[in-house]
Parts: sequence; C-alpha cells; structure tokens
Amino acid sequence: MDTYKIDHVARLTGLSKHVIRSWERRYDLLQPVRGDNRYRMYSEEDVDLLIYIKRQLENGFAIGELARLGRQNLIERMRSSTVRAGEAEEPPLNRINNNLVSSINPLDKERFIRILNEGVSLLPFEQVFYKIFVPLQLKVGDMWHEGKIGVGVEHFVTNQIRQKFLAFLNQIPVSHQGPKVVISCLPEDSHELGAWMVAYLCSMNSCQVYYLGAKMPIKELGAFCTLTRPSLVLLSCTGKFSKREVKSITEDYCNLVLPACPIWAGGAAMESLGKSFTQNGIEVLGSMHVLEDRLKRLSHFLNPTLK
Ligand code: B12
Repeated sequence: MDTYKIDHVARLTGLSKHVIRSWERRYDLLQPVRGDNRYRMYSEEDVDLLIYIKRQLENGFAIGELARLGRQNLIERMRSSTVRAGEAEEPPLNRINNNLVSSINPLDKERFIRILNEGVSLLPFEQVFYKIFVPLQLKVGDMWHEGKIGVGVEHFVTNQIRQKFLAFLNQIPVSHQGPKVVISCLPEDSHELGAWMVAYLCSMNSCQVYYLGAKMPIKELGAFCTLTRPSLVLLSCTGKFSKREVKSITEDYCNLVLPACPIWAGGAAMESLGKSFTQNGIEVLGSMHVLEDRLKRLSHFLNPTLK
C-alpha cells in the first residue's frame, strides 16, 4: 500500500501541513509510521480520513465534535457513507472517469471537454493528476494498443491532458534562483506522463524547469544543455531495450558534454537500462518519492535561502 510524506498529504487533501500536524497531535486522528528515511509516512487511510473530515467541516461540523468520535469511529462512518453514496449514486470521481471514457469511444468532443473541466475544478491539482489524468492516459493508451481507438483520438485526448497539465504548471510561481533542470524522454519515446510528473515535482520544489519532453534526440539534448548550462538533467524513460541498445543509449548519454551536470534517470525502462546507467555514472532513482526528496536537498544545497 502507498504511503505519503506530509507535503504530499497536504497536496492531496488541500489541507495545510500545520493543520494536519495539529489534528495529529491534538486529536490523535492520524497514525503515521516512521519510514526507512525516518520521515513520518501517512497511509492511504489517513489521506481518505483527512478528506472525509474536511468534507464534514464544509458541511458544518466542528473539528472538536468530530475528534471526540475518535479515529476508529470516524473511519467506520467514512466507510459506511461511501457505501451509502455508492448505493444511491455513483461517487463523483468514478462517474467522471466513466463518463470520460464513454465520451472517447465514439468521440464526443464537447462532452469530453465538459467532463474534463468538471473533474479539474472538483479536486486539488495533485488529485486531479493521480486520480483523473493517470487513469485516463492508461485507459486511452490501452484502447489504442487494443485497436479500439485510432491514433487521432489518442492524440486528441493526450493533448487535452497536456493542455490542462501545462495550464496548471504555468500557475506555479517561477523560481529564478532554484536549480536549472532539463527534463527529457528517450529519443524514440513518446510516453510522456512520467516526464510531466517530473516537471511538476521540479516546479513544486523551486526548480527552473526546461521541459523538452518526448522523443528528444540525445545529441540535441547535449546542444541544448551547452546553451542553458543546467544544474541537472532528468530523464524519464519507458521501453524495453536489447543489450546492444542499452550499450549504445548509455554511451550516447555519457558522451554529452555537460561539465559538472549530473544526469538522474527513472521510469519503467530502468529494468533494462538501470544497471548500465548506474555503472556509467547516471544515477537511477527508484520512484517519484525518491526524486522529490533529492530535489528538496538539491534546491536547499544550491540555495539555502529557498524554503
Ligand atoms: C499511454 C500509453 C501510450 C501512449 C503514450 C501517450 C503519451 N503522450 O504519453 C501512446 C498511445 C502514444 C503509446 C504508444 C506506444 N506504446 Co505505449 N503505452 C501506454 C500505456 C497504456 C500507459 C503509459 C503511461 O502513461 N503510464 C502512466 C505513467 C504515470 O507511468 P510511467 O510512465 O511508468 O511512470 C511511472 C514510473 O515509471 C515512474 N517514472 C516515470 N518516469 C520517471 C522519471 C524519474 C526521474 C523517476 C524517478 C520516476 C519515473 O513514475 C511514474 C509514476 O509511478 C502503457 C501500458 C500501461 N497500461 O502501462 C503502454 C506501454 C508503455 N506502451 C508500450 C509500447 C510498446 C508502445 C509502442 C512502442 C507501441 C507500438 N507498437 O507502436 C508505441 C510507440 C511509443 C513510442 N514511440 O514511444 C509498451 C511498452 C513495453 C515495454 N516493456 O517497453 C506498454 C507497457 C504497453 C504494453 N503492455 O505493451 N503508448
């Protein structure tokens, strides 16, 4: 089961870290455990409970009143209210996701855009990303892989997600002092969602983001880095590669002329590329959590005045 650090919980729930800590301390409503990294890690149940409590507050309950019920009672109420909502009416997120998929095949553009807009306005961005964009991209990719929709519909949907994502990214205040980070996919790789997540995490951690995205030729990446002098190159890699391809891809990245600029990489392709990357000085990061941690430390190291 996934666990989350407090920053992540704050983004998922729309509550401030201060509020989460105080509900934890004063009311004993949450049960984080210490992770290997020594951070307090919160469970999905903690996140669901916080969202449930937030909704109850919006409906006029007071936090003291809810806290008196205790964690276990609240969880039981949360579960039974979800079941009841399910009996009477589909939960809003399921309805949105189902309607999005049904408006793709056959394509009903107006309906698709209306539902996507509704979804985006309903939740904090990070939840929109994980609970609407990722499932939608998985579904539309699978439908294309299975031949149920054509390239046109897949591109249309992917571009709608891209537009929404970029509109959000553009709202994050731009840091002019944070580390410069260039983000790219592999040369033949059009799988972009991982790279978007990387861009999002970089922006949230005060980096100056240069997003190059899908299908980036390695030589051109080198030229771009010579021009922009980044502090870091981040690769998001999908695909499976033969031994020969692994060798040539690794060599091409290692031949980039990047004085004092490390390359970090992640994504599903690390299964075939990871070992060779690691042996050749490209750092392989196991997950987005690890990346987030590293970005925080990098931003702080390069500019201790950044919060
Ligand atoms: C959507 C999709 C597409 C879309 C891509 C749209 C786009 N602009 O992104 C389209 C339809 C274009 C497409 C095309 C192809 N696809 Co496709 N596609 C998918 C699908 C359905 C979902 C991928 C996705 O978005 N996942 C969601 C993201 C969030 O997951 P992720 O990328 O893995 O990222 C996570 C981690 O890997 C990690 N991560 C990612 N990047 C980074 C970076 C760092 C630094 C870190 C720390 C972590 C990290 O964090 C993320 C969150 O956990 C998968 C199948 C599936 N159900 O997964 C197939 C899949 C990836 N595709 C596949 C293939 C083969 C192709 C094609 C080559 C098929 C073909 N014959 O033409 C083409 C061509 C693509 C090309 N040239 O690159 C294969 C790959 C097989 C393999 N082992 O390599 C898959 C697995 C399908 C399959 N089962 O065969 N595809």
